[in-house]
Amino acid sequence: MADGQKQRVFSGVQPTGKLHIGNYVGAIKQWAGIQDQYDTIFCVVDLHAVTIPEAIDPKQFRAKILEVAALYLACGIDPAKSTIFLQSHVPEHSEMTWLLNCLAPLGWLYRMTQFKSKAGTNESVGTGLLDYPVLMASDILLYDTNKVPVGEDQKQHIEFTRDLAQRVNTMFAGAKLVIPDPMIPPAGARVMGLDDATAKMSKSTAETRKGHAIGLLDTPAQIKKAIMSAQTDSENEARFDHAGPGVRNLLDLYEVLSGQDRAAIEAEFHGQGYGKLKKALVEVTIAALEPIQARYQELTGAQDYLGDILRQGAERARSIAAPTLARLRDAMGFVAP
Ligand code: AQP
Repeated sequence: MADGQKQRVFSGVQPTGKLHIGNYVGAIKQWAGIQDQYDTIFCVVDLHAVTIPEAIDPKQFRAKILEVAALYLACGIDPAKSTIFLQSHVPEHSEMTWLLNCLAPLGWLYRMTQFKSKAGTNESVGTGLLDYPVLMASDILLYDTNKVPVGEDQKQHIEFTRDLAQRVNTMFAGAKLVIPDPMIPPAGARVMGLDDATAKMSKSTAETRKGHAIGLLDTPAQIKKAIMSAQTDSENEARFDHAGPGVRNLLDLYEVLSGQDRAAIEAEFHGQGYGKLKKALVEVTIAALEPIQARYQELTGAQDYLGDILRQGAERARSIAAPTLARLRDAMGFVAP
């Protein structure tokens, strides 16, 4: 067990674009709420972000990495309670990935739905995209993680991590990899695109489609525009179990951001026309993002502070990751350096 009696939690976000409200309610907001209860480690998974190399602009990439790190802090991740670091600052992630690559069956990787949807029919897709789940398994297993808070979309990758850890433990008993459990938030686990509620809200889609997402750093005017033009239908149905996908998405977001229960929400909005729900959602969204944006602005003037946090985070991360990697190396029969 990590840190005395506390179980350990590990999670991360890729710096692949502007963080959106789905990343917040499905991930970072949950993280901030569990820092006292668990030994929490939060990483900016920059190595994952290069799995689609066509999307990398080196200058922008560097800025995005630091933006995500600053947003962790702005959203309430407290460096006095949590370890915050950049994945590429801890080389153990890459070495662990090589070892696990050699132990992970290729067939398991081809079955991953995220790979299938991101690769599409593109013949020049990079090996890293296929290998993404192994890097993610390495991230999690290096820290003897007990719980991984993720949105619904990442559940298959946690299953993969569990299966791989069990396989490694069976092949090399001394590895003693800890089998992690997913921690899926009760609400906001899968926020859908505002312009198309059949696909999840995603950073990379938001780069090319206006009106797809609400960015955490969007202005009130941008937030209003995105929500007021969100896809709905021609009904008046604002009950959670009966609403169409677009309206259900708005209801789910309202539930998680307002903190109201479903009965109260349905009583307020059912049969009212969707304009009322949208306006109320604009208000709660702006109110939720205001303090985050204010804190973010403060941090943009404190790059040295952010650099120190990331350096200290990487140091602590390495102090946990290195012994786990050494344990696997030893179990596999490598000679200790
Ligand atoms: N739409 C979503 N609803 C709820 N949770 C979500 N997450 C992502 N999208 C939603 C959660 O945010 C965390 C970080 O995700 P990630 O950056 O590792 O990768 P992702 O899931 O692929 O996120 P995106 O935004 O869709 O990015 P791109 O476009 O780069 O693929 C995870 O915990 C995820 O579950």
